[in-house]
Amino acid sequence: MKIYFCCTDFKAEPWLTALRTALPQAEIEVWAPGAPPGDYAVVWAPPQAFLDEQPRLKALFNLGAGVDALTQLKVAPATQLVRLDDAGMSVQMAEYVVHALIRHFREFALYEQDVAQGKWSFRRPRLRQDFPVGIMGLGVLGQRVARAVQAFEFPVLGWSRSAKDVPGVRCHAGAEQLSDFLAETRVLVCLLPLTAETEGILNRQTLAQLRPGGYLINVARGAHLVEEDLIPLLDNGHLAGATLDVFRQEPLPAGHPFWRHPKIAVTPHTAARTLRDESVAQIAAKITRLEHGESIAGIVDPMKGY
Ligand code: NDP
Ligand code: OXD
Repeated sequence: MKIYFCCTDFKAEPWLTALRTALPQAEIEVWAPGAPPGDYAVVWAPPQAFLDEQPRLKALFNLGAGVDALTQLKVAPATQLVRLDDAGMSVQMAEYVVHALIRHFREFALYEQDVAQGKWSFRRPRLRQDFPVGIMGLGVLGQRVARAVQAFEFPVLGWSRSAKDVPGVRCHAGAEQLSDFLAETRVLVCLLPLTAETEGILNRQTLAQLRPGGYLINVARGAHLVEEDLIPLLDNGHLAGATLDVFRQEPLPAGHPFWRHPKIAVTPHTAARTLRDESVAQIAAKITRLEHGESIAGIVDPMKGY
């Protein structure tokens, strides 16, 4: 069995070592143009030339949960796209979102400013029932985040494509229930995949439907947000702030207004990192199952795009 590694932004050597240890029977190499046909590939944002040269791959294992970089490419119909299914990301995502939520709710940024000026001052406690948290995307990551937010006793709402029944979450589904979901939400968390349907979903019209003093946490993809719509809503006070981990252009360009806006907290696409050991274990187990003709989780539906 031949497996190619074709990942921009990843250092190949440690991945090759881990993959070879997990799949000792396989021949595992970094792909180079002109290489012979392979059976599987481990990829992150591969070039189209790789896919054009490798039309007989049985599956492409994406080194991330979001497959938007792959769905933009032309992939042979017989090749299945497989995304990472948690692999240690959901607990990181829960940490990130809970941190952003509590930092905002408890006004810790303002306390830090006071303390920096030597001020010992208190703010009035706020009520968590006034801060319902709405999670867009109730998949692997969204449901883990919902559990973490529930542990701090915030009201939790969710929105997904298909109807869901998640304990303790007021679930909404489909375009027809989006407005009700937004109108009840104060802290909006985006955990949607980036598809033709979800691109630009965080815009002037949708964000304006949040409860006054709304707060945005975008941890999905930069292209979910219409970036130029955010700042007017922050400046006119409808939104109290935003924590953004993802951007239309990454790295966020120097001079972009998000860097310096006082109500925006920026992180460099780090909310949930791909973990090597967990990812390799998951990919190796899935390849073994596929080789035995068994089903696996995390196969991307080409019609839905995620
Ligand atoms: P899943 O595929 O498990 O979940 C996606 C969820 O979004 C599902 O609940 C799905 O609904 C819902 N959804 C998709 N399309 C629509 C739509 N048009 N309308 C309403 N709901 C929709 O994905 P994950 O939870 O694993 O990951 C989510 C995203 O998080 C990734 O695609 C990636 O972009 C991002 N991510 C970001 C990271 C970071 O570090 N910032 C790290 C990892 C991931 P349904 O359940 O009905 O199918
Ligand atoms: C992912 C990511 O999709 O890192 O896994 O953003």
